[in-house]
Amino acid sequence: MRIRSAAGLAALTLTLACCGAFADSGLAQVKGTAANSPISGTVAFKDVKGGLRVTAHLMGLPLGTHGFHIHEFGSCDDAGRAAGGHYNPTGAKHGDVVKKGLKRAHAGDLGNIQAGPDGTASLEAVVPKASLTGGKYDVAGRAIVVQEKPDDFSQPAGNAGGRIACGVIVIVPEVGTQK
Ligand SMILES: [Cu+2]
Repeated sequence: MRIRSAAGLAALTLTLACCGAFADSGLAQVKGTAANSPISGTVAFKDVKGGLRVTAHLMGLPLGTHGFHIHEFGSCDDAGRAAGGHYNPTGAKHGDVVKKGLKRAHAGDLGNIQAGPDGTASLEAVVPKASLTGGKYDVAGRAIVVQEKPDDFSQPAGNAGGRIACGVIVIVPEVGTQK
């Protein structure tokens, strides 16, 4: 039994090791934090030249502007509070990382996402110098959070109210690149 368990563990380790090089795409399935929330959608993460591209497609949101941030921990428990604060590996103040960079914003500070009258919202942005895995500013295993109100870029975290939706960022192997 011990041997079988060890073999199983070794096989698992090999599987992870084998596909790490191809696992260059990340995905968060976003869901509303409230019971019966209509909010859903996806946020994709991809390493690109210069940083990490974030592509969001959400639906079921209340009309208007919503704070949109990568948070430190990969849990959406406790109505999203378990995700912790904005991901801030550089010890910077809150800001807009897309426009101002890592020295003048938290790495997770994507700013806002705009929902139209039909409740849909899309966003594409690049977080400078960030990566999905393996770098100093990696986001896999963290969480993306949508907030109730706009991020007004005030300190310490943009005054954006409650956490209305959340998703954990997981690695998905690239289809077609595995041999
Ligand atoms: Cu922040």
